[in-house]
Amino acid sequence: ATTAAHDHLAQIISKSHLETCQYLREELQEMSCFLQEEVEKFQNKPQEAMWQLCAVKITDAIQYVVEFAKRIDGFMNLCQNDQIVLLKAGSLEVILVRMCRVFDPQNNTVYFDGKFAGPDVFKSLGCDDLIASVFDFAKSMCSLHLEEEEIALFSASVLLSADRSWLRDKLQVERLQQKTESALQHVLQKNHRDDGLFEKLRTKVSALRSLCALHSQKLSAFRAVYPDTVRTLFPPLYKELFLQTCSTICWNQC
Ligand code: 4D8
Repeated sequence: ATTAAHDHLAQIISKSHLETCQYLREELQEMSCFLQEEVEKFQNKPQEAMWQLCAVKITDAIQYVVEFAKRIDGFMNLCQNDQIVLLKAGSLEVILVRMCRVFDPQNNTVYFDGKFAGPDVFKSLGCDDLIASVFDFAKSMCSLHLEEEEIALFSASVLLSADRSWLRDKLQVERLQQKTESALQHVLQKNHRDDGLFEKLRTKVSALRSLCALHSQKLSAFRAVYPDTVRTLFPPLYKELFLQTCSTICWNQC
């Protein structure tokens, strides 16, 4: 494709990203960290209450990712099955990519529920290993110093992964992913990032997959102990995405 085609796609995807990522990086610069007494409030929450809070936050963030997907050229032309397959497999991955925008590597904190939170805030979830891995991932994403346009195109290419199971038209997804990736490479060249960054991003893709697999494992284990909390208090969209159920009802509400 031509330079003009790459620029055009990069522009559309960047615009969609900026319009759907909730916060501008600059806006968060003035935000403070949770005080010790606030941290303790989170730590003293019952495990179920903290899980519910996190499930709600993740679901909110996912709704913005769905909006982002809808605005990507070609996504809405995929059949509904393939749109759902891509969102089911990729929305948490995109959230974890977006997390690096609101992560402060200096003091290892992330913007959560109104302030910057360290890993200790999430203690009552009982998932210290998952939290530590997510924070490590955010830190290493930050060390790549990606620009907003690069984050946008990388998010889109993660979402448009053609190797997801249950896709009906792999070829069509592959074409979209290839276009997005070559636009990303074009942007990296333009930004003088020919330092192997594209290859580094590839290794991030496999890290994302293990993080999401770990999250699903934790959720299944939690549900085994607290089935009623999950059934009655967790957002339907969260369950639809991360538990093996089959209904498209809540997708039609997105
Ligand atoms: O823009 O939507 O406000 C994380 C969640 C981010 C998980 C959210 C979270 C984000 C993952 C809450 C719990 C990343 C932003 C806020 C909420 C992504 C952890 C921290 C969004 C970017 C930062 C800021 C726990 C938003 C990983 C997950 C584990 C469970 C056991 C449920």
